[in-house]
Amino acid sequence: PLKGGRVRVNATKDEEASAKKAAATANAGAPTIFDKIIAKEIPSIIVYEDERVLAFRDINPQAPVHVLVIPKFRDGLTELGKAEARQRDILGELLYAAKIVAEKEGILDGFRVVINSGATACQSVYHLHLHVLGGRQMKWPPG
Ligand code: TR5
Repeated sequence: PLKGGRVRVNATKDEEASAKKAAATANAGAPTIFDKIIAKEIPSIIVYEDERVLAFRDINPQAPVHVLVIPKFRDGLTELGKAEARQRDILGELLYAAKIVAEKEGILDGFRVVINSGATACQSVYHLHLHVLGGRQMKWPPG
């Protein structure tokens, strides 16, 4: 029983360690300006909102329509390149919210969705976000 007990204690420690690791992953990344926008501590022009997603106008628009779509719970999702399989549902919700935004903004005939992932792609805010751009003729390739 003693040996069994020790094994059980060790297993519990392993479980604790993995729970701590999971919690650290969930909170990974420093808070960003988007946390304050979600908390409505900083004003933004909201275009669409549901329980898990927020869409608001970009402060420095690159097209007549430029809306950012973000998850309200970052859950470690600082950038697309760090996404995990468990986050597939929210990734799909964000993409569908981009379509709702395009519809609301009257640009369903043509719009662009951009995700900058990582410094090489010029990501500047480390809270995953989709850019929804439209209202003008877009060019290809992007810069
Ligand atoms: O460069 P990435 O892809 O990371 O995109 C970040 C986007 O956040 C840029 O297009 C910025 O213009 C936008 N941004 C940054 C701030 C901000 C914002 N959009 C709305 N409101 C904002 N506030 C209040 N503060 C910002 N620093």
